[in-house]
Amino acid sequence: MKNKLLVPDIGDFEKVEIIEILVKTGDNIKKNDSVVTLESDKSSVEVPSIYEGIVESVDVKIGDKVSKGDLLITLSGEKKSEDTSKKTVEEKIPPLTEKIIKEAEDTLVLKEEVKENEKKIKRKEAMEPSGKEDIDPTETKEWIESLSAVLENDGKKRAQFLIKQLIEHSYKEGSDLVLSRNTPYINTISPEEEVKSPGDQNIERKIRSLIRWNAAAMVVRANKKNPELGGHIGTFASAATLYDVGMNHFWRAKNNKFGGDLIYFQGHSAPGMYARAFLEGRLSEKQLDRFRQEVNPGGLSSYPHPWLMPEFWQFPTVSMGLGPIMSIYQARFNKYLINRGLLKDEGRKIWCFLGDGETDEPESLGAIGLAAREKLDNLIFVVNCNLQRLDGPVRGNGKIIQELEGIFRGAGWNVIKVIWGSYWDQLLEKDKTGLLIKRMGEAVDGEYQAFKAKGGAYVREKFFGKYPELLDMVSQMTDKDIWKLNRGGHDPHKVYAAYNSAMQNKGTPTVILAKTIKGYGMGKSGESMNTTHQQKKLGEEDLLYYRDRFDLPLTDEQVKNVEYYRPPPNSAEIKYLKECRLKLGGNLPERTSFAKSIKTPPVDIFSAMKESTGKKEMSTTMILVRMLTSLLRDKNVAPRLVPIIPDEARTFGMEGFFQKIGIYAHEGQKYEPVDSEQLSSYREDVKGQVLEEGITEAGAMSSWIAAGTSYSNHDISMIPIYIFYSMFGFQRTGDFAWAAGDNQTRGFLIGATAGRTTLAGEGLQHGDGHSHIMSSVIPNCKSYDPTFGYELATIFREGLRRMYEKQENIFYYITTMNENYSHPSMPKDKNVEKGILKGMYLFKEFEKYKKTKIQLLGSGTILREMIAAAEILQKDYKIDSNVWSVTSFNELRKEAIEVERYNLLNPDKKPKQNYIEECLSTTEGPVVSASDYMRLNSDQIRPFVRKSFYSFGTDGYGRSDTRKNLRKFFEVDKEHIVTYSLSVLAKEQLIPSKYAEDAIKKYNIDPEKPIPTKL
Ligand SMILES: Cc1ncc(C[n+]2csc(CCOP(=O)(O)OP(=O)(O)O)c2C)c(N)n1
Ligand SMILES: [Mg+2]
Repeated sequence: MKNKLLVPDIGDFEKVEIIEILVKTGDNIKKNDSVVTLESDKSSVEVPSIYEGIVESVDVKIGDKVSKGDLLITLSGEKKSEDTSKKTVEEKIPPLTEKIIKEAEDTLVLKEEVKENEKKIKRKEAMEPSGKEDIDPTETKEWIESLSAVLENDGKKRAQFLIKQLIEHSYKEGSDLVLSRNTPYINTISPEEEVKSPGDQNIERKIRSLIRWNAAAMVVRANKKNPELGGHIGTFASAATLYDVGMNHFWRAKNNKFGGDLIYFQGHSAPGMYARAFLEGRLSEKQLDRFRQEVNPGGLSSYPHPWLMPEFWQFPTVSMGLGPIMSIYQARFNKYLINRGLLKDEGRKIWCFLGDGETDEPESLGAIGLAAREKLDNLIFVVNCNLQRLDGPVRGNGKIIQELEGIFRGAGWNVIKVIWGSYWDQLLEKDKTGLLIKRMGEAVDGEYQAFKAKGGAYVREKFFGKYPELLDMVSQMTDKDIWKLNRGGHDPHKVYAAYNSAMQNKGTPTVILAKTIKGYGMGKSGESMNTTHQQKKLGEEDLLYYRDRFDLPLTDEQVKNVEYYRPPPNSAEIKYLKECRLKLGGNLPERTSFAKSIKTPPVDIFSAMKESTGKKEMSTTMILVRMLTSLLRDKNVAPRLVPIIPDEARTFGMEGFFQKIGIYAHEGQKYEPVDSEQLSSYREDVKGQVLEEGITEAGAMSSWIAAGTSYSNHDISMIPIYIFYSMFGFQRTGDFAWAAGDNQTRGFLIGATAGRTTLAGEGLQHGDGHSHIMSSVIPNCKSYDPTFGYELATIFREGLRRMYEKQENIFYYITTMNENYSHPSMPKDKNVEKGILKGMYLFKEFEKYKKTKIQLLGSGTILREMIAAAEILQKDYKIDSNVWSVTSFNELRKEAIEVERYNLLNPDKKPKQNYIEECLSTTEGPVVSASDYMRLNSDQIRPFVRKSFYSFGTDGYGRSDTRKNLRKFFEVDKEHIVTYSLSVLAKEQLIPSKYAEDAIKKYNIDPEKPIPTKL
């Protein structure tokens, strides 16, 4: 039995080239084994076999052009499995179908119930309310009584179900009542439902007080030493209980038995984490005294910065908004690793703490929809709602908790409000008419802030005083008692119950909205004041108040000296604290990595990229895709690759990956894709490898960071390759790139369709002429602008070697382009590889006339203009040149400043030569340098080129036109390079100026045209 494998449906393409044959006669192949690689002018894709058997003949050769239906190979053996594409869909469907059928059945049951209910509900003639809200109180009472009976007999779930049915029914009947996303302004968990903490509350309170004290003392002491050091007391003061309950009872550390929960601490609460670490004995008094003094080793960073404290902090969070979105994608990435079988599902959780003011950042809430859609029940947000931000109230005229409740609930989150502390329970119990709840709902946050700043009598008058019934309710209470009525976020019982409930929640992420007081305990100068955030000093009076408020065992003298306090190791407090952490597996925060290194793929994987493409014209983006396809055949690297794309796979010719490695989708694929017959069909899979993010660069960056730090968070190195439109990279998400550097992310950022003139047509918002300047600001980011395939391959392989074999904390930014041209093979000279990595190498020497010479430095596609200009200079003007390919001005500069610094600091030693000098010092003539980026790109090396140096580039706003016109406009085309070179040589008095004058005329260059920055 013979089987003939034909070219499948490859979409709109005809006559595509065979660039690789992956089988040979006699091979025994399985279904889905790749047989050949096809390459159109935009993308390359492997063709899988739909048969299994022995290859009898390979009926094509490399270079053949094939179309749908052409014969590829002939096999002997098993017959074709019937309609594979359909079968796979069917094979996958049963569990899903089952689910769908179940859902359909459930709806049928619901419909039946609705009918039943319809029968039961006596229709009442529609009546217009006559000004009064309740037109029939007796009827209302009956309904409420019925509901109470359901609650009593069948429980909360049944009652909720019935209410939902009623609302849906009334909606169907024409009512436009919209189900409110808000619940009353009370705690979500009722006192009866609260799960009690097993902890010793007395001792926990003492510990908390000590942490509070030491955190404040650390900031106050630093500022006594030098007021310019700054620091925050108010944020942690409001969040101490929220952190303590987590630390004592919930957050499990990483150890050899468990992967550990991941906690994103709110940036400004860092002092609290140091204070706890001090009690645990992890930090010394000396270290606390080095808060914000990090220039000498051993200081404590102002905020969570893994770069500065690599064994302590795990996540950089202080640039507000980044922590929340990064935590969402972290939670998603955990599920991705689990679904791909790379990580055990241990029920680990990701906790993210954020400020209520921080929720104003678009990034904070921008991805909460994804968290619900992806059913991230491993994610818990805790929003510390102290009602204040830096300048004043977050929502003075409204209620931030209610607002956030609506937003999160609307997005599909489980919302737990922790508004009132236990002292309110009795009052709420007494509130049979609901008046207290009404009053709670009426008061706005501006008032709540003042209530805490102004004391018990004020609360009696302004809060309870609004209704005589409420005044009566508190008549037996003193002002002090009223003052003691606490907020939920300061009540360890309420916080424990909320955390416990969040831990049990399945199917959705949870947000805990905890109401607290900014600067809790800071006294008259700091509690609940608009200036609280900036408070970094506490006067003696305030410190004494602080001591008394939290019953700290300190003498007046100790308070005056702002002494730290740590009870002895065998004290009950320290023993308790340590035992809690021991039970939870170890310390937090703590950053470690036990990831194994990944062997760099063999050189031959890249050899195809080092060959000339001959006449075939290709873009570097296509070469990159080819390279990734080859890497997917390396058993060490393949499973670790995480291609990340925000909806541009087709732009970059990467759609071939959809079939080959699949798009990650936690629910698999519930539908047969419209293009299922095609080779590059949109295939979603629970084990999919590609992260197709949709249109969110911020999300894609967060995924890239999660994957690129997996070596520490999960002890497994992953290789994220995030490919984006280069203009929507650093310009759009620069702060994430900065945080990525801080977080020691390892991975590749690929700025595709790069270059101000190379991306023709798209225009001002698309034409990137500055991303290399932006990437240059990140110290551990290596950026490259390669021109040819072999340069790209060399850089990429070195990236893999340094980041994954050597485990260096660097990441790569590489620009690739969409301009097609032919690529030469890699020069044999050994120095070329070194030069590519260092930033420049001699690409070609034009040496015929030996009279006048010029050094031409070109980068990216503009190198090709340089080569063309060199040819013209030689042919038309008898001028020799050296053409240098500059793969990275950034790398050249970094090395040069290091050498310069060394020379200046070692005046007695023989000066070292920097690499630029090494290349250029023995060459003749001035230097002309250009890239497809602004002049600043070349100018980076200007001080280190000890020769006349002229730089050209694409300064100014981009615009749409053809490449040729754009290069002429920005004066980086070969004609301008020739003209400028002639002018430079004249200026250097090496040739007469008439050549330049002639060239200006010959090439129709208008010297009066304004510089593009003004156009
Ligand atoms: C992106 C960003 N913008 C501004 C700041 C400066 N900043 C630091 S804290 C703060 C106020 C924080 O208020 P909130 O989020 O409510 O936190 P709280 O301290 O009240 O808990 C501001 C504006 C920052 N750190 N990051
Ligand atoms: Mg706040």
